[in-house]
Amino acid sequence: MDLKGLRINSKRLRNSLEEMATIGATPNGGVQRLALSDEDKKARDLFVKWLKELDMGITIDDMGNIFGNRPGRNDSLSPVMSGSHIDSQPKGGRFDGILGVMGTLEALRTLHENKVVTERPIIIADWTNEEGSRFAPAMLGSGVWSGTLDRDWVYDRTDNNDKRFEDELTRIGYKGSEPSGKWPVHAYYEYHIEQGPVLEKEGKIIGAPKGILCLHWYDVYLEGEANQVGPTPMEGRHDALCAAAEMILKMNELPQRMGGDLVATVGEIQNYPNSRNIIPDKVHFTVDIRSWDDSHVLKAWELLRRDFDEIAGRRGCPIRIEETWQVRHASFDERLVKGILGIAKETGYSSLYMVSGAGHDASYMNRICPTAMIFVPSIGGRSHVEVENTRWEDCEAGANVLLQAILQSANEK
Ligand code: HGY
Ligand code: MN
Ligand code: MN
Repeated sequence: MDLKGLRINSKRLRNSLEEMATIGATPNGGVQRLALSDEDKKARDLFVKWLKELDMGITIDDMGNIFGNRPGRNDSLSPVMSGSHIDSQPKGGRFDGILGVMGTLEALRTLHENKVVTERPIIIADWTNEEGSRFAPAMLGSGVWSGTLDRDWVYDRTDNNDKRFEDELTRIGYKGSEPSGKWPVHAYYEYHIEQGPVLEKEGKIIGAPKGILCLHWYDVYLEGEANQVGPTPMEGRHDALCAAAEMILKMNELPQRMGGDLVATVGEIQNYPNSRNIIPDKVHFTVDIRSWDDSHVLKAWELLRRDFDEIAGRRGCPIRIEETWQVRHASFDERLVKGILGIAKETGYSSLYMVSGAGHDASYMNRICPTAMIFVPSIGGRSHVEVENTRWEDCEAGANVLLQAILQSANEK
């Protein structure tokens, strides 16, 4: 059989994506499938059911990572892996993460129905808690599997309702018995929407990122002094929310001050007691800073940290900072990235060598084995929103390139 001519079944891929999009569907066409939620469980159950239909061996490890194993001709060889994540952002999109899991599933369905036997085994992965929205930081499942994060530290992470990661994992029935830990991998591919405007602007279909920016997450806690808003003079207030507001504007000026590709965002804030006629006395907010250059981010943070200390001192609002998460930038395997660009050309899709501003489990996989990603355009460059969208023909194109990339690597001796 001419394996190079093999193509996925785009209708079946679309049906799987549309069925998954009904799980946690939100009113404006998005999904909410927060990690370890009931919706995450439902989608996991459906994914496991579909894996069983392909007679795949299934492993669920004690981080809830789900692996489907497709044997090869020579199972003593290390496997090719491909996957992404099923969890979503709150009011997130129908493609982020799930496209990579369904794209890999569709590739395996295509191999199965064509009775293709590859030299190497192939493993499909659903990584737990990639988003880091409910349980911070992100990529906890692949973080423990790759040996980067400590399991017990992750187990004790709590969400904003003080629910523990481990308890929620147990509650949804996905705390597997298999200890989460890496094994040798021949190559890892992750198929994902770009989540930015570049492919659409350049009019290209397939993106082949050279790698992923470094990501630094910080949590900032401010203490003020609560009081009645009416009788308390402005002079001498210790208003934690005004201190936070000044800090957030300082953060927003940072990329301008630092130059380069730096991006910095405050995405989450809690204000206490959050009553309109009480001066706020407690504020927590998050800081996300990214760049290709790790030292650039560290310099930026040092600058910002000094600004924060000055503002906290001047306003009499003591500050506490947690350096929650740092993932260094990931440079993908040149050979695999070139392979993807070559496959795009052979399969007749335009392509672009680029960089990923979004974090992915591929960052951690890149520490274990040769890794590369395949991007397809996000309409309007939008993601992490209910209007997140990608053309079906682009979903098909990306899945075809993924199929050929998996075949290429899985038939390497
Ligand atoms: O933060 C990110 O880029 C990813 O969505 N976890
Ligand atoms: Mn994602
Ligand atoms: Mn995401």
